[in-house]
Amino acid sequence: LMLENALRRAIERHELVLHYQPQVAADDSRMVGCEALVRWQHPELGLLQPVQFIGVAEESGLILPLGNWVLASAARQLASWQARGLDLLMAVNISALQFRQSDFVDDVRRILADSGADPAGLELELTESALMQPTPEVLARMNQLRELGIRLALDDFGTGYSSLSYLKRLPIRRLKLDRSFVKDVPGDQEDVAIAMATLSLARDLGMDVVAEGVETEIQRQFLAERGCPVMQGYLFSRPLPADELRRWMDERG
Ligand code: G
Ligand code: G
Ligand code: MN
Ligand code: NA
Repeated sequence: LMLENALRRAIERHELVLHYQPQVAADDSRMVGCEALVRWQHPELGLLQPVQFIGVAEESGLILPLGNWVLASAARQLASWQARGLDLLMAVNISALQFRQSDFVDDVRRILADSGADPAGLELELTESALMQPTPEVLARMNQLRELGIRLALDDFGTGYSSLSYLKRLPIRRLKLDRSFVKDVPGDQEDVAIAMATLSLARDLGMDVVAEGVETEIQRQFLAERGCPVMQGYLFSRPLPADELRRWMDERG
């Protein structure tokens, strides 16, 4: 409860910050977008990671105001890139609870309008658990989001319960291959099989793939040779505050 109250105050006092992890094209390593990841700049405890507060946020419902703050901040950053002529995707994590709110689409529409961002640059990362029951309502909501002009991605792909039969019916543009399957390629034959199956499934369904957690040149080369178009991981950059990301982008030209 102490953490919950502190987090409630933190949202009001603007102690949350976004870090951005670059996503790069496999062929020439140019930056194509980034994932926004929330942190809490605690006045006494320092920078807290999501693992330290997202659980409490989910249980208390604070993930709803937190999630709206994240969306608004990410949309503003996206709008500022677009104003500078940068064609980058901004990926934002959406919790299952957030996605299930009946006014979620209205919130997204309003936040986008307030930011002035072109919706084509925004990607919402949904988890398999948010979509576990692909009811007509879930499908309708996804279609409404797509009609706003934004993109949908399936996060942590392979760790949940996606059935392949409904995957083809959902308006999903991208699968994010979970880093647990990237970690041991090319050495682990089972992870290699899962990574390759994901790439081939995505290709057949007309979806993109992002491989998460790419840490080594060997992983990068292996995945690139097998047609993985986009990668994210410490090999390229850890998640960075906005000013450091700006420098990272400038240094790469
Ligand atoms: O940022 P890390 O680097 O530690 O993120 C850990 C996890 O926290 C991510 O995998 C993601 O699931 C979750 N997370 C990070 N930022 C957000 C956010 O803005 N909203 C939600 N719902 N989850 C987030
Ligand atoms: O939303 P999601 O679970 O996909 O968030 C990505 C998480 O993965 C964040 O916690 C981020 O800090 C972490 N991450 C990003 N790149 C790497 C990496 O190369 N290796 C590891 N171990 N973790 C990473
Ligand atoms: Mn994610
Ligand atoms: Na993920």
